Amino acid sequence: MRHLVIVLGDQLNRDSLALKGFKKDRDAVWMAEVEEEATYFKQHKLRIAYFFACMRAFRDELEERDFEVVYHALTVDRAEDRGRSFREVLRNDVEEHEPKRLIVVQPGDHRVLVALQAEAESLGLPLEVREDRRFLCSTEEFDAWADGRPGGLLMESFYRHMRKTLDVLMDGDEPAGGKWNLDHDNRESFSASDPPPSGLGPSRFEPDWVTEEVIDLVAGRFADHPGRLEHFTLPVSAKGAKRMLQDFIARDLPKFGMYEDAMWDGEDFLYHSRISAPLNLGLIDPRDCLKHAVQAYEKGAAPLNSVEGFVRQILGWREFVRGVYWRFMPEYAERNHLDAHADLPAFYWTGETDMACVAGAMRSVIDHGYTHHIQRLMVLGNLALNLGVHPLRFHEWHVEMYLDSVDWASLPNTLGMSQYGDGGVVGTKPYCASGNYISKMSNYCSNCRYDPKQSAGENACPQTVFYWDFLARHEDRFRKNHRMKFQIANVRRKRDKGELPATQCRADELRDEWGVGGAA
Ligand code: DLZ
Ligand code: SF4
Repeated sequence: MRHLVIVLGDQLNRDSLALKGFKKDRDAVWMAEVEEEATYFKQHKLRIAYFFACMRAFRDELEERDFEVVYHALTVDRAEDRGRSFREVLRNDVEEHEPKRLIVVQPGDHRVLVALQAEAESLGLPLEVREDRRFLCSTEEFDAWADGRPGGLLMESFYRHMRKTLDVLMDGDEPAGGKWNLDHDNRESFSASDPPPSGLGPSRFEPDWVTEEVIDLVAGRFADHPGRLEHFTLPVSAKGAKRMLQDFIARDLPKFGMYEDAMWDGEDFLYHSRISAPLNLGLIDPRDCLKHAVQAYEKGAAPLNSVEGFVRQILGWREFVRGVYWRFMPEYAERNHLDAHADLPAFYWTGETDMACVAGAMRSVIDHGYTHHIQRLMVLGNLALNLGVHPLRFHEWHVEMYLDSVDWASLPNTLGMSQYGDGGVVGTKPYCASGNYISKMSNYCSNCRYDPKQSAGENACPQTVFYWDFLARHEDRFRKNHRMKFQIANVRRKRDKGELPATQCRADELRDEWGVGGAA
């Protein structure tokens, strides 16, 4: 009985359960580059190129290992497509190859799972959905953990549970070093007298000829998409990705922790690993990330604050958001707790703005399809939150523009954590800050025409203006949240001093100027 094993663009791990039991004399792997995946949100050119280049490298590797691969490569000419979507291309291939069963690992996108299930049903074929072994906590294990917590899901409790269960960075029953969380040590910033050394950043990889072909294809076929293709420096194979991880552990992990939240104009990576894209496509196994980081700590090659911060991202945050995604989808995507309805300003695609922090972060997005987490959360996310952008719009933009943003990862991080659209499932309070935070953590403000301390008038910093406007709009709602106590007390003081009307007037002017429509 012939099986067709579907391998999606973000499922490129060699040890995938999709390939378990594969009979080389009978079965075939099915992979397809399709128009719909690149355009259902109009995706960054580099994102499309990265997915296609990694998919082609994986195809070549499978073929070298004697797997039969039915692979659909797009060309510049749309008339040559065998279909627009997974469903259309799959339908044609089922007619041709006559499989008796379809197999897939649980897709990272609910939309894709539903589409494949619907197509299998209309073809009258069984679809076997297998577990994704790239996650250390299965969806069933997550649900069992979450069911025992009717009061709410705290990432920190989940993280401790995972550390204990998998015995990572543990000293018997206690956390290594005595503390679960060393975030307090991870808030250093750079300054003009102590800037980051130049030349920081992860290892870079030259595109091979297969990648060059993909770059030409994307440049020709998706010419009107956002982003640039000039900086293709990521590894496309597991071998390269492993080297990238090891270089990070040896070179950047020691200082990763202390400068985790710092930003510096023109330095897009600092001590960050940038492994999120190859990790989310399956080129790196999270177990390797944990193993190498913990070994570095045990050898004394990296301090605990760095290693713990990294472990928390991989074992805590990544697993947690994936569990939340599958627990609450599809209803989760429709949440809009703050009733926010504004659009994103055009500069979220072009980077053309006088706001130095936004322009700096957007240049990195346009060049690399990447910014590190503080630029996402506290510069681009913060402005969108305070402006009252629809949380699903923000997620869509994030999927369009970031290489690492597969649906399971993006939705809880953007709609939930960044935009507080889920009303506190992922975060316990909205991540909102004024320009003062950006001023403390970066040098952006010294190169900006705005003043982070001013909240009214032409020179007022828009991050600050919208921060106060946001708090004023939601004062009643946030009064009940004890973690917002100080911020609510501050906005009240500002109201009492009569300072709010000028700020709100400036917020309205900026909203009009940016053409984003109404906020909540
Ligand atoms: C992001 C992306 C793009 C641009 N193109 C493809 C594609 O042509 N074929 C494919 O299998 N996957 C692609 N992806 C990833 C998907 O949009 C989606 O994230 C995954 O299928 C979810 O498992
Ligand atoms: Fe950003 Fe405001 Fe600082 Fe300008 S002044 S860089 S807009 S935070």
